[in-house]
Amino acid sequence: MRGIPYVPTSEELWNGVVGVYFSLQSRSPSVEPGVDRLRRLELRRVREARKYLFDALSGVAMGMPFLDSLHPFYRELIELMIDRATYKHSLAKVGHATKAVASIYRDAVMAIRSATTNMDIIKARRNFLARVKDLVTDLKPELDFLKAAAVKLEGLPDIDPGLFTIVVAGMPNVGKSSFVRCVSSSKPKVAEYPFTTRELHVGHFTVLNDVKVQVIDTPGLLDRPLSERNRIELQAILALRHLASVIVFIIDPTHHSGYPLGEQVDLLREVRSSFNSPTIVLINKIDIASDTEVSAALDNVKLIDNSLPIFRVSTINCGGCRDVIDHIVDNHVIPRIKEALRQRSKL
Ligand SMILES: Nc1nc2c(ncn2[C@@H]2O[C@H](COP(=O)(O)OP(=O)(O)O)[C@@H](O)[C@H]2O)c(=O)[nH]1
Ligand SMILES: [Mg+2]
Repeated sequence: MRGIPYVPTSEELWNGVVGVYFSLQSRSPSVEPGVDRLRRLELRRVREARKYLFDALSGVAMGMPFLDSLHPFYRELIELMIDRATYKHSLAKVGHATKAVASIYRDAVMAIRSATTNMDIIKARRNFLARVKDLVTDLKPELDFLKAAAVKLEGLPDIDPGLFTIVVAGMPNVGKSSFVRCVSSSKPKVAEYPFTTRELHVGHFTVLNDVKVQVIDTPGLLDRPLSERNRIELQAILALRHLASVIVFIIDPTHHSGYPLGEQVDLLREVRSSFNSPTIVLINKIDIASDTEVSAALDNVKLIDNSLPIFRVSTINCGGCRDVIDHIVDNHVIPRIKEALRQRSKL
């Protein structure tokens, strides 16, 4: 996931404040009486220290994603990794601290302005720094939590949930990667998927001049029975249902993939019942499949649902893939654009 802000530790913040504070020195030649000179210096120092702290804290409070406004795909993945209540509490506390900084600063400015001796000014400085130190020390558990959370968020796959998305499923070796390669306009990118050693392979292509479509291959995820998954893996897979505008399910009717037709069809049934997205079935490897193998696959798929769109393809040379994309564009991409336009004109 992109755009996750840097989260400083409590110690870093404190060191930062002290660094900013004491790096500032008097600029004016010393014609002023000592107390005014020191007053001006300290006012600059508290102002800069306040600015540093405010920027650092509000960068975290405003920069970390708000769970409620995230796309459900990301929200579900995040809630698998971090505790929602602690996350919200931590962000709220850091946000609140930015207000406390303002008040500590105001008090310091008042004390420095009304000071009559150097000693009073130094006391005001000590008081300011002590309060800042208490504040950042008090934030330690929250900053530690948010720092760990930021690392996890950065590790989330970098995909655009706003794009029309084709999720590719099917048993291993049926031709999923080949399909994604056939339809992608550039080499698919690999994104790490949390909690598993799995990856998402994300390709893109453009239709209708400038509509970007995303195609995601899920090696090791949507390629074996969901019943074999542990809870976390299952939820990570199911988060994909928020992304999938359509599912392309690939079947290898030959014995080459090593998975019997029956198992492949069982997986198709499972994927259909777990995902609400429209499914399109590809019977692949027709360059080597016999007529009997192809008809057996067709019959089995039709038994599941007679109305499923089925395409015969050969992803090894991309044969038939164009028809699949045309079908998706005509039946799913264009209607979605029309619907979006309709929604917009209602506003
Ligand atoms: N004969 C033939 N082999 C294919 C076809 N599509 C894929 N393959 C082969 O099947 C194997 C698995 O393909 P791959 O795309 O990696 O499948 P995945 O595991 O589902 O991603 C590879 O050796 C491909 O060359 C096809 O249309 N015809
Ligand atoms: Mg593959």
